Amino acid sequence: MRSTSDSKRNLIIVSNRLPLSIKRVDGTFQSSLSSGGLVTSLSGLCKSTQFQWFGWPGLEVKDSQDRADVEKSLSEHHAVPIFLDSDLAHEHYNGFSNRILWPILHYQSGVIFDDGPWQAYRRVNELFADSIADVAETGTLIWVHDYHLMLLPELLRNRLHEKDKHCAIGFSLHTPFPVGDFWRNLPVRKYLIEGLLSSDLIGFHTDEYKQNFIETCASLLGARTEIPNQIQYRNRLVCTDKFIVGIDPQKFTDTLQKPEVKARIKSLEERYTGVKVIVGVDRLDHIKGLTQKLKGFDAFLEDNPDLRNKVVLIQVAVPSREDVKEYQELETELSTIAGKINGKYATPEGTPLLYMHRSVPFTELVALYSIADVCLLASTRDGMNLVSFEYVACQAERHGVLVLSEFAGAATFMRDGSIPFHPANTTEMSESIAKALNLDPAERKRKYEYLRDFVNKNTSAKWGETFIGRLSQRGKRPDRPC
Ligand code: GDG
Repeated sequence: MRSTSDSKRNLIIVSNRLPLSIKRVDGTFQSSLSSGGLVTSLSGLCKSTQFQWFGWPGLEVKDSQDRADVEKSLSEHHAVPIFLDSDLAHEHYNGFSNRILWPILHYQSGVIFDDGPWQAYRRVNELFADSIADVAETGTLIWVHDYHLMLLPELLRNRLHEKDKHCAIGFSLHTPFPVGDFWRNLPVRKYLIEGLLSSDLIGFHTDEYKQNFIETCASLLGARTEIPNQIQYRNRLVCTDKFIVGIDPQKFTDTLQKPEVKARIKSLEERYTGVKVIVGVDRLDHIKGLTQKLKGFDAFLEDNPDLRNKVVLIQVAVPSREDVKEYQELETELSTIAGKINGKYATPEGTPLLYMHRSVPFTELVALYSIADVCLLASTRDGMNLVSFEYVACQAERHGVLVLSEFAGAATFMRDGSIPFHPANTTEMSESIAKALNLDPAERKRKYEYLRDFVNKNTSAKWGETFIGRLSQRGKRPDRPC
């Protein structure tokens, strides 16, 4: 969150969690950068733009001296904590955001609405609005991120209005936005949409998500939407658009040049001599289609007996939302399936599946991407999926093949450079893996170059700068057509 240029711009980024993990070590608080899609996408922006990042620090801090210490530690990273007590944070984050809203945004059925978590969601959004309205000044650009804070634009706009402050508010959704009929499953959907419609600019990963949102605004609220990308509601004009989020590819190519990473790559290549490596890196989440992926890999081994012992799937399943029962159940299910696959196909020569239920250091991640002949991603729904970008950034030499679920937002842009498949179609997944492993070098090169150009063109820095540029324009001329 440090600046190199454009330090005059007054920008506030808001997300539920700060991108830093705070720990108390020997009586003092220390902060370190955490990982995840949002952190990855915004870290590229730090190179060019200064901003303050507001969010929950991830732990309860009651004592006022401790709060001051946390504030001081975070201020070194230009981060500002919004303190919440544990129960409220839990109900907001796990209770409503992750157990109710997240599944609906990703087309998962069977979600049971509960008023308690919804009230916590509202309360947390109010607390965020209070904190930010206090510090924002007229002219500040406020960029709110993700589904945990969908009420914030409206709450913030009201508070700013009371204080006679004028700020442009932008919102970026990192998940899909479902079609209106599915969105109806959420009884409080109207409040969330109205919350968002106090933004000046709303960004989505793909045109499909944007269009679903616009159509919901028209059908649910009677908003006027005849002009493309514009929503007229309650005498306000809201602009929407697709903004392609990306990564910082140079961070990956630089890391590949580090001597310790080169050494690690060499040792992994030796370890897997004569074996094709398939890599998967996913948060342990239902939307990442890990169950489907393991079943597809099982089918591939069944269908291709001659390739057993010649192919290994290295699957990193990063622990996620471990307080939520459904995620604990998913972990148990995955461990069971992984055990069965190895039980069925392992020989004294090796096991076909390396299932790692933990996070790995960044340098190890880069080494794994680099040695893999194939990257297999089976999301059942996924806003974008940045792992697909990262794999491409590490494949300049090998020209590995991306086998990508058609339900990842990234597939919208990467179709021609990847092998797309339907994650529920086990046969198709098995055939896609085989096709990827057998693709001739010329076709691999063509696909790789297509993806490389896309990843290099659509960096996270470009994403952030484009969004902020548009938001800044909206701030100057809020009534002007988009
Ligand atoms: C959300 C949306 C959207 C993963 N394991 C390790 C690790 N990671 C890093 C990856 C990547 C990031 O986490 C995951 O990003 P994704 O985009 O794949 O997925 P989500 O976390 O679900 O992100 C998603 C994104 O927001 C941005 O808008 O694309 O659709 O769901 O950067 O590298 N990093 C390290 N060790 C790991 O073990 N160091």
